[in-house]
Parts: sequence; C-alpha cells; structure tokens
Amino acid sequence: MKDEYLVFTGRPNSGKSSIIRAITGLDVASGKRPGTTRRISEYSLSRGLTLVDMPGYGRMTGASRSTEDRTKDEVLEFLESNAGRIALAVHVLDIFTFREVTRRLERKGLISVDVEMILFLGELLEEGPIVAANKVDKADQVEREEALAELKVLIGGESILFFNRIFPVSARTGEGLGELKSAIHGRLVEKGFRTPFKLWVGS
Ligand SMILES: Nc1nc2c(ncn2[C@@H]2O[C@H](COP(=O)(O)OP(=O)(O)O)[C@@H](O)[C@H]2O)c(=O)[nH]1
Ligand SMILES: [Mg+2]
Repeated sequence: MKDEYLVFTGRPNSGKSSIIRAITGLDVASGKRPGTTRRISEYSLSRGLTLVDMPGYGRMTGASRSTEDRTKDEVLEFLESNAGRIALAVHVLDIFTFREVTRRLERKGLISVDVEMILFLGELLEEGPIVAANKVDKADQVEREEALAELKVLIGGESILFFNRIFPVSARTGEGLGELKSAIHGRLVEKGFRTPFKLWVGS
C-alpha cells in the first residue's frame, strides 16, 4: 500500500515552511528569497503518511511568468493525479497579502491564487482544506478581524471547508499554532492514522 498524503499548499512567502516546521518538527527546506522551493518535496511523517510541501506560485514573486505557469501546472497535476491518496490538505496564506492581492484583483474581475486553491481543493477532495491564516502578528485586532471576515466571504462563507476551519495563526509568535496542530492531528487520527506526528514537540 502506498502512503497517503498530508498536503501543504500556499503562495511563496506565506509561511508554509515555518508552519510545517513548527507543527511537525520536520526540518523542511526554506530559503530567504520567496519562491525558493520550486520542487514538490515529500517527507515521511509516520506509518503510512507522507507530508507533501507544494511549491508556491502566484505573481509578485520575482519569478518569470513561464516559471510560474510551469509550477502551477505541476502543482495542479500532482493534486489531480493523487487526489485519491490525499488524506488532508492544509492551505497556508498570509492574511494581509491575501487581502491586498484579492482587492487589487477584484477590481480587474480576477480571483486570487489563494481563493482559487481553496475552492479547487474543496472540489477535488472529499473535504475542503484546513486554512491557516498566517502572520496575524502583523496587524492589530480590528484589521485582523476584518481580514478574516473578508476571507470567509470570499471562500463562500466557509461552506467549502465543511469539516474544517480557518485558523488564525502566527508562525512568528506561535499564536494559534497549538489549535492548528491539534486540528490537523485530530483529523488525521479520525482518518485512521496513529500518531501522525508528536503533538507537543518543537513549539
Ligand atoms: N511576521 C511574520 N512573518 C512570518 C510568519 N511566518 C513566516 N514569516 C516570515 O515569512 C517569510 C517566509 O516564510 P517561509 O516559511 O519561508 O514561507 P514559505 O515560502 O511559504 O515556505 C520568512 O521571512 C518568515 O520569517 C508570521 O507568522 N509572521
Ligand atoms: Mg517554503
């Protein structure tokens, strides 16, 4: 039997590597420059379970358009062809970049990469992704509530998440990571994985 996957998606620089590290204790690759991780990286997590760190894509990363398109194709192709093996997906976004980008794109009638990915995963998999709304440390309480409310509306009032939820977190301060970690762990245990990762290491 092939392993099942715990998949992490997210734009470059959203804090995906930081979150994976904090949650699983895995020493995942990360670079100073955004978009350094261009490969789909797999890490053995526990019996029967492999973590997949998807490369990010989305404009404003300094990468050329053709590289962006190629990365996007690879990511979507991987997700589609492995849909049956994906036990759980976690989408990481930078809540403030998300907000800024979404507003700019909305004016042009376009949809942001974050919204697109969350909806895509919701349709592809039996359950929508867990969403980690990262970098909440970057603004005050009011801005943060506004940004979270906007996110919920944009992904369809959370109906796409169904089983799962949006977790406001900060990989920098550690805020919310415990809740995110137990939610991922709990969902995997419900799906039959025993001790997917140690619950209380590394944070
Ligand atoms: N302010 C703030 N910065 C963060 C947070 N999480 C990650 N970062 C920073 O964002 C940058 C990108 O993080 P990284 O984990 O490499 O993102 P990835 O490209 O999505 O894997 C790094 O400089 C991190 O230190 C956070 O919660 N708050
Ligand atoms: Mg990374």
